[in-house]
Formats: sequence, structure tokens, C-alpha cells
Amino acid sequence: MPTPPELRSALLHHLRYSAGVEPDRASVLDWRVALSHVLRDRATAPWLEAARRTRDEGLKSVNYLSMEFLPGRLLEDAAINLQLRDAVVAAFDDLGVNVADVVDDEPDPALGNGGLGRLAACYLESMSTLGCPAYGYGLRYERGLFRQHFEDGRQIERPDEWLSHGDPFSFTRPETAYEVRFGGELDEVDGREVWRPATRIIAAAHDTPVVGYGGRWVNTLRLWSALPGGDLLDLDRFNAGDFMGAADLETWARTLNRVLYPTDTTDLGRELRLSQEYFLTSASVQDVLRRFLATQDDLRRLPEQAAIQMNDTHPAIAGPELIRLLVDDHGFAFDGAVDLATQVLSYTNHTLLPEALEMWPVDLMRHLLPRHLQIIERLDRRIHEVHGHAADEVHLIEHGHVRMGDLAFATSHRVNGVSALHTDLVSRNLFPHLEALTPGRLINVTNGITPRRWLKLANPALADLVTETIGPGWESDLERLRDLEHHAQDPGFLEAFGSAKHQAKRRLASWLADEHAIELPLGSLIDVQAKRLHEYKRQLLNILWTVSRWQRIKADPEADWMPRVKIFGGKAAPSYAAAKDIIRLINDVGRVINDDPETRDRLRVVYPPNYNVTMAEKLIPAADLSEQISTAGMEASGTGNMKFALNGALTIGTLDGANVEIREQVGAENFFLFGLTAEEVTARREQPDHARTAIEQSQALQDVLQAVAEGTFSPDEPGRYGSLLDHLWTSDWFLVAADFDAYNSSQELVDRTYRDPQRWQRMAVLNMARVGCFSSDRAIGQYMKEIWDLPPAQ
Ligand code: GPQ
Repeated sequence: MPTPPELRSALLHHLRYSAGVEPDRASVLDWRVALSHVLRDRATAPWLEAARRTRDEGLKSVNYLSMEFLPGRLLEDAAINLQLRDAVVAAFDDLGVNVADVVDDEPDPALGNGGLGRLAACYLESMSTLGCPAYGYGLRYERGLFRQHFEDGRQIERPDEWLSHGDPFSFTRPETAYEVRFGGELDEVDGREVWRPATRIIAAAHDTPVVGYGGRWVNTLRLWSALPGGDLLDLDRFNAGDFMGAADLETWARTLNRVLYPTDTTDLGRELRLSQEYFLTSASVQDVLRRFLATQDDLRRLPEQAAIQMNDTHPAIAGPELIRLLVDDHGFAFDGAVDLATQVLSYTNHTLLPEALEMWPVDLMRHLLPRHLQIIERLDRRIHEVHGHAADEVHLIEHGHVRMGDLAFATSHRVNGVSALHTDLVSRNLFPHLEALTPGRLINVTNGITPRRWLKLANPALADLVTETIGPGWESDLERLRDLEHHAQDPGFLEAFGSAKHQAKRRLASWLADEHAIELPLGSLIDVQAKRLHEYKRQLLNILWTVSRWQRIKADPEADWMPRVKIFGGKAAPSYAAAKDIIRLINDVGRVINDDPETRDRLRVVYPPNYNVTMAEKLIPAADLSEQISTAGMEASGTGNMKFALNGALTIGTLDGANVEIREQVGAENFFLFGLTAEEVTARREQPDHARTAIEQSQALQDVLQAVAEGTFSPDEPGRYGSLLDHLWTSDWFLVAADFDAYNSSQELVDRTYRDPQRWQRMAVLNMARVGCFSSDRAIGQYMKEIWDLPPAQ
């Protein structure tokens, strides 16, 4: 373990030789470059050692294919996991450099939209912590998810230039490169299919080390980018003077990793998206085969060496791609290739929303990937040959579309849902026929989160209190938090727990003041809903209730209202008009309420723009109340719900996704439950005019809707929310009206409970103590045993 003086000289060395400056001329960026190199150096020895052991001992490795990764800032996390955080702080202190500035200088790589991408990052970190050999495979988007600004309360999107100052923690590997082919024709030569592609693009690797807790094992996040130059520039056209046209192909190639599609669980019917998915998948599958063939030659043994996990259907072309490579390049018979591919592949489903279930038009597939379409057609025929009438309801291709979920299911030996309720619904509503053909293939692995980032890094005061109270070791054995239960009655501990929460609130308050000129009243109940903007997540229910609270305070200003701050965080897909309306409404309501002298000491709305992992690390530790209020049956799992509970917030929530299991763990008496169940939601939607009926039964909701309709929050444009209101009255698919009164009653119980700080803190401690099972280490342990067939520790 290096001492602070050793780290200090390492920093000075890299400042000079990697950043190329002297200390008296160094900018914050220069110091960050130096720190990146120092930490990368420290990660490199265990990284190379892990790779060597994997090769020499023939260890099986996991290949996690995902179109999204949201790793958050890398440096502090790496420092914690290398157990260097304190030494780094001391070294910078010694150098007279403010370490917080250096940490804050790092961009937050936004290579994902939300939960799915963040889950992939937690899982990679846990695989490293557990010593599970793994590669995370993704795309190195030049621009990540857009940066969100508000103008007149409206969301404005600006490009995210996360790479503008380089990427000093990663290695570029131009020699780890593969050709990815697109388009063209099929020919039959000597009874074999030959694909003559129209376009060939080179995918090159960029590797980021992913350090496990304790620094004993380091895995790789390998992101692909299209290699420009070479054959991509049409020299004939260039020499003929058509300089722009000569670069057409190069432009198209770069487009493959230029932007992340900014939608989350919504429809993506675009050729570019399918090209991106194939680009990721083909390069990754080729890399898996190359690594295998570097040490062995009998590909029939591939399942002993490699597992490929498809993170939702985005990489579901992996099945046909692996089959194609085995048949076309390695001489396998079709059936043998299918069996082998299925043993290697598995698939995680993350949604039931019909608009998110990928279906690619057959014509597009034929145009872009003709050989793959042929393989999919043959797979479809094979299912019917093998299963006969039992497969009558199974169609990989239907109504002119390839159904990627069914394809992923059919080419996997295991399929998993992400919470108990979700898996049950997947089994009953999504794949009932496929499941009947292959009983036991579908299992549940409830999501998890890494306690390193979500407690130790994000909430140092609480993490230190935990260590003082139950000793170290909880970081990699989160069930140990149960020991906190013994302290739940101890007034001294409860006070310390309350003061850790207060520290997190003060940190949030100073960040809000510095970055956004927003004041956070510290004596209030801090109530947070932070996640993507989506109708099913019902930020609308939250803001309408806020209006109702405001009206009630105004109607009875003398009453003893418990002060609240309603914090929102989240982005809407740029094309999602309804979600953007909700953003604007939150900001409009906020402007009016926050300016109201009669209520502003008891109710505020705070919506800092550009929610991302870094902001989550500030909001979650400061929260008293966690809003997990999706329409039951619609949130596959949720992972924010776990992060808040781990940080000592109480949840107000529906019986949806992993909320169900969180409530089971923490105890019904420590959870604010409200709302229709998934079954009741289905039944309610059948009732004619259910929305109007629900509104007519709730005076409180009518008052709110009337205020919105009258332009109370948009005086310059009273009709601004006409379409939003119209939807509520006439269809209300997400059952905001039906759950409004129940939500209100539950919120009133929240207030009453919060009045007794000891009681509240006791409940919060019990939440924290009982959510150890939502560690991503537990989840990855399950994947290793039940899906990847890997021994527990290597
Ligand atoms: N999820 Cl399909 C995403 O964030 N993006 C997606 O494209 C899909 C799912 C989320 C899902 O909505 C959450 O309920 C889950 O907790 C999360 O994936 C991780 O499983």
C-alpha cells in the first residue's frame, strides 16, 4: 500500500510526464490527468494478473453485452476500491491542491439512459469484487446522454461532450479490432451460404479497468468505436474533387458510435439503432471467440470457458451472430451451432412495456443483415420441427417483424426477470408459450446495487457511522448491516444516525446553493423522486399532490404543517412530449409555490437540471422520503428504491417491481404503502370511464385540476396543460386519478410519523439494516450459480 508521500511523488511524476506541466502551472485538469494515471497504474498490476490467471488457469469468463453503461465518475470509486482514498486526500493536502476540485472536474460518462445502464455498471463492479472474470462490452459513444437545461421551465437538450478533455483512465487498443459487416447479398456456393457484405467497418477497443473492492481483482469495460480512415475514405472520389462525398462511408462509420439514443423503454424503429446494436454485438462476439481460440482449438468447449449475457434485447442479435460465425467460419452444422450458442447465451428482460419490446421490420433486417435474417427464419422453422403443435403460438417472426424478445429467449439457456413480481408477469404475459416449451429456463434474479458507490462513496458520514457501530467488512458483506438492528433502540445511535442524515442534507444544500443558486431549507422533510421522466413512473401524481398540499396550506395557514421540500430529478426523452409537459408543469408549479410568501416556509419544489449518477450521489443520502410510486405492474424492478433505503430513507410506494421485496424485507410497518395492485390496475382499466369516476370522487383532485386548468401555474398561457388534463379526464392509463386519494392519505401518515424524530429514525435504521440482500454482490452470486455456471470464488 503506498504511503501519502509515495502517492505525492507519483502525482508529481505524472503531472510532469503525462500532463506535461510543472506544479506551479498546473490546472485542475492537469491534476486530474495526473491522478487518473496514478490510479490506473495502481489498477494495472492486479488487472494484468487477473487476465493472466484467467488464461493460465482456464477460468470461465462472463461477457456482459450492454448498449448502456452508466459507471459514474471513475476516480473516487477506483481510489476507494484500491483502498487509497485517504492516502490520495492526504497527498493532495500536502501538495496544497483541493482534492474536491479534482474529483469534481471529472465528467460523468453518460453512456446510458437510466436503470438498465446503471445496473450494468453495478454488476461489473460486483463481478470484480467477487473475483468473477468478466468483460463488460459496450459502445464508446462520442456523445453521451444529452445535458438537460431548463428554459422557461422547458427541457432543453444540449450535447454531452464528455470526451473533450480526453479519457485518461482508459487504454486505447487499436490492435484489438474486428471487421463488422453490413448489407450486401447472399450467394450459395457448394451448398453453403456465402455473405457478400456491402460495407465493412472496423471496431476498435477502448479498455477501462473496473477495480473490485479491496483491489484484488480487476475486470475490463471494453467499449468499441469505429476506426476511421483506411478503406473508408474513397480516394478515387477524393482525387476527382468530391472531397465531402469521398468521406460518406467514414461519416457513416463514425455515426455508429456518435450518439447514445436518448430513449429509455420506448420504441426505437431506426436503422441506425439496429446498426449500432449489431456493431456492438458482432465485435464483442468475435472478441469472445478470439480469446477462446488463443488458448484452445475445440470450439465445442466454448461453454466451459465463456458465458454471454444479453442485457435486454438490444444485443439479441448475438444468437444469430454466434451461429453464423460457427457455421460460416468454423464449419459447424446448423443444429450443433444452435445448441452450442444456446449453452453460451442468456438473456435478462428489463421491461414488459410493449413499446420497448424490440421488433425489427423483416425488410430492414434483410437489407442490413441478410445472413442473420436467414438464420432467424431457420431457427423459427427448427422450433416448430422440434416441438410440433406445442409451438403453434411461438413466432420469432410475425406481421413482418422479427420479435427480438422471443429470439433472445429461444437462443438462451436461461432467461431472467429482474424482480419477483416482474418475473411472474414475464412468465404469464410475455413468454407463456416459449416458457411452456422449455420449463425452468425462466428464473428470477432480483436486481441489486453496489454498496461501495451507493453508501461508502456517496454517504461518507453514514458509512463511517456504520463502520464505527458494527465494524468494517459490511462493504463486501452487506447482510452484516443486520447488526444495526441491535442499535435501533439506542438513543445515542439514533442521534448519530440523524446527524449523519443532517450532514448529507448540508452537503446537498451547499451544492444546490453553489451550482444552482437554490436554497434548501434544512429543517424540512426532504422528499425525493429522482429517475427518468416517464408517465408510468408518475411524477405527475407527485406534482399534483404537491399542488394539493399547497392549496390546503393556503386554506388553513395557521395549522401546524410539517415543512416539506419536494425534490425532483430526471430527464425526458427529447421526443416524449407528454413527459416534457410534466417537466414543465413541475417547474411552473415550483415557480409559483416557491414565490408564495404564505407557504414558502412550509413547502418548496426543487428541480435541479441534468440528473445523472453524480447528482444521485448527492440527492439520495439527503433524502428522508423516497418516492417509488409507479403504476403497479409497470416498473420492472427499480434500483433507486434500493439506494434510498440503504441510505436511511423511508419509502412511499406502490406494490411494484422490487418495492414488493423491499417492503417484505424491511417490514410492512416501516414502509408507506398505497395504491392499486397490479391485478387491480388491470381490472380498473377495463372499467368504462374509470378516470372521470375517480376524479369525481376526489374533491382534492378536482381542486388541483381546476387550478391547473385555470392557468394558476401558467398565467401567460392558461391552456398550456390542456392536453395533459384531457388525458387525465378521459383515459388516464397510468391511473393517477385512481391512486390520488390513497397517495394523499399515505403522505399524511408520512407527516405524522416524521413528527416523532426518534420513531422515524428507528424506522429508517431498520430499513437500512434489512436491505443488505439488495447488494449487487448477492445478485451477481446468483447469476454465477444459476445462469453462468461459475464457481462462487476463483
Ligand atoms: N430499464 Cl427495457 C431501463 O432503464 N431501460 C430500458 O430500456 C429498459 C428497462 C430499467 C427498468 O425500467 C427498471 O425497472 C429496472 O430496474 C432497470 O431497467 C434495471 O433492471
